[in-house]
Amino acid sequence: MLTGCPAWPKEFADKYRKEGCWRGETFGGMLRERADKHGSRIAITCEDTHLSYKELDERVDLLAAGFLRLGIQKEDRVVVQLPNIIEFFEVCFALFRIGALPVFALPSHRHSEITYFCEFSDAAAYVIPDVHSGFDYRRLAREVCDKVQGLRHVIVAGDSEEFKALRDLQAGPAGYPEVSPGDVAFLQLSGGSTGRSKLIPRTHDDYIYSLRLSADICRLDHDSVYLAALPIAHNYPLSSPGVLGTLYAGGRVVLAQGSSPDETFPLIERERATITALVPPLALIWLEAASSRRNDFSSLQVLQVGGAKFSAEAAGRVKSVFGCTLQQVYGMAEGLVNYTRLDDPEEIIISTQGRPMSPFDEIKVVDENGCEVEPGQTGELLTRGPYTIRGYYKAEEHNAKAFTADGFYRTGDLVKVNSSGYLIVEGRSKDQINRGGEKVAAEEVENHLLAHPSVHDAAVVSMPDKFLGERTCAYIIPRSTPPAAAEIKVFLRERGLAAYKIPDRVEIVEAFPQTGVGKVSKKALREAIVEKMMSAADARQ
Ligand code: J2J
Repeated sequence: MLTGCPAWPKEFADKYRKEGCWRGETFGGMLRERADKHGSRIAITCEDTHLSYKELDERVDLLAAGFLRLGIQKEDRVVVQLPNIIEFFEVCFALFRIGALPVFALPSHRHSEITYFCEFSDAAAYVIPDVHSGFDYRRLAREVCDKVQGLRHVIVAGDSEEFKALRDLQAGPAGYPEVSPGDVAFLQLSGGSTGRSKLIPRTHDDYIYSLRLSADICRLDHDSVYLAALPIAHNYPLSSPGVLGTLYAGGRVVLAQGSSPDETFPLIERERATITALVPPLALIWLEAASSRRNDFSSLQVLQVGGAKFSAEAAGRVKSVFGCTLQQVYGMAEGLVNYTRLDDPEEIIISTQGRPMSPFDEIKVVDENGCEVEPGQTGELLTRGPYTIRGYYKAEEHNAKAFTADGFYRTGDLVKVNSSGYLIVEGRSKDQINRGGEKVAAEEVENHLLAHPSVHDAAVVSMPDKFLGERTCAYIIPRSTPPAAAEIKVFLRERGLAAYKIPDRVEIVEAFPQTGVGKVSKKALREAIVEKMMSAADARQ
């Protein structure tokens, strides 16, 4: 394993191999096999471009050779910040093939996040689009280059200006370094709870196992058409079963440029999509829009909703509106993924977040003292298994807290397990806000707020929201003159924080409520904001 990545203990690795979970596949090999088997079948559709498995495989070879010629080596990290475009696949598979590691940034990340990913992972290169959704990534790259000395290359899909153009990287046949199934294939991002996102090392073996199970549970085959409406660098649309699970099954990926009904409904109709994945707020928008439009959803077999809790009320409407099966997905980039199964009774599909996908997933629900709760009671979910990491990349101190001594990952989610083994997510013990599927680590935003000259102290908490589930509220104790909310938001934006992390609301207070031991009571702050929202609503009536 790459230095800084905790491996599975030998007895577990042996077991996962013996039980047939890890079958010794690599991503480079997987694509080659699909190309040999499915050759002329279309692997990816993006607008009017259709790329076959064979074409993808050939392009990946040319680019892999190009990366090698550029000096990118096995185990080098490359921050990849690409939207839903074909180049995402070319770049990732080319890096997989030479054993270099993509670090998956999201298109919404800005220089605060990207600078950190590049520095922390000691990245050799950074790959971007030219302009996407009206944002010029080359400008961002310039800011990042000013800060990160070690970054050797910026590679641009499209008009590269002073940087390297992706299209010019292709080179002739090359010998590749040996890539083993147990090698780390890439670094995925955690939602984060203490400060910045942690980097999650996923191996070829463990991730491909999760793809195989996911594709199987979702009954994907080469007739499946997966519509990617969410940003594909995120673990959910990447792998549950997502775009990679679809390619694993020999199906077709259709890349949507946005997730709105205007952009996606005609695509579902035109491309005859069979499955797609949404986060709850988007599912609400789709439900609303579908009832008043006349699109043809007859191809759609499965609509997945996950990333945040989906209300039973909305879940109950999916089948009648879209005429397809709802699948709830409760997963995490660290590993464990739970699905409701396609043939589960409606009651289970509507009111649970599914059950673990592998018989080798181990789960425990524990109280604050780490003791297992009675069956059916709520507690924190701990898990370990063949596709759940044993530790974050270069995070020894944090790993000691985030994992138990015997290797269980502490999810920070409060769940209960019903008598059939299905999980129901009840809340969270980690200091994170789940803004409709987008995760905001309170501490990361607090650290930025503390850099403001008028801020003495800051505490970021969630507030309930009908549409997103939760929004972010920043409580601030000012030094002297209280800053205006707008000023705080501009300040954070200028510090290069992704837009989804900018607090939705800013509250100025003189002091924070405290817990018995004198810590800031976030629970009391959450309650205070709810009370304030309720009295404001009362006053309006
Ligand atoms: C409640 N909370 C949920 C759900 C995730 C598949 C699906 C989602 C993710 C993901 C993923 C939830 N109900 N249905 O990686 O492969 C919250 C939990 C969890 C955290 C993980 C996948 N589905 N969550 O969302 O790493 O708090 O992965 O621990 O971004 O999202 O977030 P993330």
